[in-house]
Amino acid sequence: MNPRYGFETLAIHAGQDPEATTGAVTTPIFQTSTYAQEGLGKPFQGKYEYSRTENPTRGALEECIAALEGGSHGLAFSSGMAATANLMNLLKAGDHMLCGDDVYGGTYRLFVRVMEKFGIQTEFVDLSDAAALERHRRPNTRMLWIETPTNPLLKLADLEACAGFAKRHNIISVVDNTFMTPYFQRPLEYGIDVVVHSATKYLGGHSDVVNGVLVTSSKEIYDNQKFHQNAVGAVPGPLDAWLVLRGLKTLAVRMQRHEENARALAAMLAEHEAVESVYYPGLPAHPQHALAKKQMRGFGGMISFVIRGGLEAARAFMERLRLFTLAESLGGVESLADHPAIMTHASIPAARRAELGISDGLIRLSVGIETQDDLANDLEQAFEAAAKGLHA
Ligand code: P1T
Repeated sequence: MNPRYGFETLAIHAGQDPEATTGAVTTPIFQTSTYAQEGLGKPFQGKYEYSRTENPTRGALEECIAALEGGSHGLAFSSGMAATANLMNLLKAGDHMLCGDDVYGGTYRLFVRVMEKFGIQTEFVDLSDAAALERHRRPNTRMLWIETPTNPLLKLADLEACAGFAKRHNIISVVDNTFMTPYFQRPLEYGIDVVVHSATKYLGGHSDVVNGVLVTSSKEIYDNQKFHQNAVGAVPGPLDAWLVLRGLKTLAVRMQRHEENARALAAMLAEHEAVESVYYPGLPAHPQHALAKKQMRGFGGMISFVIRGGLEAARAFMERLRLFTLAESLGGVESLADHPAIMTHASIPAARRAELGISDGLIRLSVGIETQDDLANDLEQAFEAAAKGLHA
């Protein structure tokens, strides 16, 4: 596939030539665990032996996501966490990892409660101050883990500064690009070594699949990760890979609409009397708005805000939403509302959440692609109903 094709073309065609034996235009779901061998010790086409190792539907997804991120190699996994865990195989006991202080709760849980048992220590630092990295680096620091913008506080890390730091010290840099997708942000172009996604979110886009992917242009990292993908075995089934592949075809148009809706709702929330503060990188008041404009092509569909009145107000508001569904996850066509402290980030200790600003009044919205006015009206009616309910 010509890498100079535009994003939308690559999303629809990369890795997805018509199928060789029938001409099927849509990549088939190769629902098979194994392949007839051409002779003893001769895998089919020198490649297909067993589906944990290779599957053509998964292979198409891997090629497509690599093209979209502008990398040379992609790999797909059974979930975002499986992709994250696979990357831990680049480390060994005694290694030290630097990680942004605001990350998805499951990522925090993996690093603290699982990896520490294997002798890998993680230190959480505020990546909005890239200069702080030098102070936290140790001789055994081997990986820098970045979410930008972060989940749930939408803080940014300077990709160029982080990649420069990592390169100077021979540290592997990883960006979890779940929130922005390659449509809005392509970290490899800034010198980042690996991009990882929960493809459960925008890449799949329809809240119907759990999946993870990673992309790199380093042959060394790819070989390590490909080996561990097969050795550890957290691969997606062909149907799941196919669902993500189908989702990717419309990623560009969905991201445009997610963003359009989110910009309007963020502006509305910023003016609302029931709202204490809004976190959205597209707002000029966001402390890193300039950096967002520099390294992102758009600001995405995720908004967090603090409602006045703490937990009681948050509960009243969230339980009165009609169109926004009270649910974990994000990135689907439908709008969702999440309470990080009780839901997605509950595995972060309360004291730590308080330090970070994940307060009981914090609400995270995944803005879907429904009619914008309907979404705005839903928020407004929930604010009004909650205020009445609270003061009744
Ligand atoms: O759920 P899974 O596909 O395993 O992906 C984990 C993951 C990794 N990285 C980020 C930035 C994420 O947001 C997630 C999953 N997040 C949610 C389920 C959530 O509601 O935030």
